[in-house]
Amino acid sequence: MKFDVLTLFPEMFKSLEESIIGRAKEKEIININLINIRDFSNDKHNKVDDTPYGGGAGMVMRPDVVYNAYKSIESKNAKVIYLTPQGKVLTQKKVEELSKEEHIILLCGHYEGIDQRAIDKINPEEISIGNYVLTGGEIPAMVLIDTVSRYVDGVLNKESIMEESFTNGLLEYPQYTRPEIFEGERVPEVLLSGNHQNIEKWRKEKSLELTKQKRPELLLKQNNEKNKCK
Ligand code: 4GN
Repeated sequence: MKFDVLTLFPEMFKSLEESIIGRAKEKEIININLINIRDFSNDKHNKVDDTPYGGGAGMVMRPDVVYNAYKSIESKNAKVIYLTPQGKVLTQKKVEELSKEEHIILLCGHYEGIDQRAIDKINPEEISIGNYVLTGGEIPAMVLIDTVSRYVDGVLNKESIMEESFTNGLLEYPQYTRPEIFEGERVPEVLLSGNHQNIEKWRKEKSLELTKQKRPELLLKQNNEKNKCK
């Protein structure tokens, strides 16, 4: 899976060098190519933004610079995504679908945003990671890369994907490890029993109980498809 990221702040993506995603990059299971939008400024001062027409606070990213950066990418058969609070909210189902793409281009805005003409010309799919505003699209792009990469073959073992929260529509059951007694609290007896049928049954019950308690809306199918990524 290849990700091309268009950003003014490529250094922010250093956190993807760590842990599971870092290992997937080393193994070349995923490839994250950072494109600095600033490199596509024609201006001698490398200017990438300017004040908004009509007035108002902040700066707007210039359409020519953003579009030149976009055009530098070979984008045949690529899924192009703009991270914005205006997009459909990302769901696990959408993540699973995106993981089947071979090439994803992520456009990150900063400041007050990107000149609308560049967005119209590129015509990306708009995705939001949740109903709140951030200073830029870089953190949402990293969220998307992380969550999509988990579904790419070889990044995780298959079981972790099958068993986890949301994949079956429920929250994950609680996990325990050593020591057997912590601050006087024992690990649930069934997990020490070695009886895998009973363990599976206990975990399913816990999943359902936790979902009812903490996220009851996940059990209402009506709510599940509304206002979300298809
Ligand atoms: C995406 C981008 C939040 C999200 C963003 C989100 C940068 N904030 N909820 N901020 O996924 C102006 C330019 C705002 C892009 C955008």
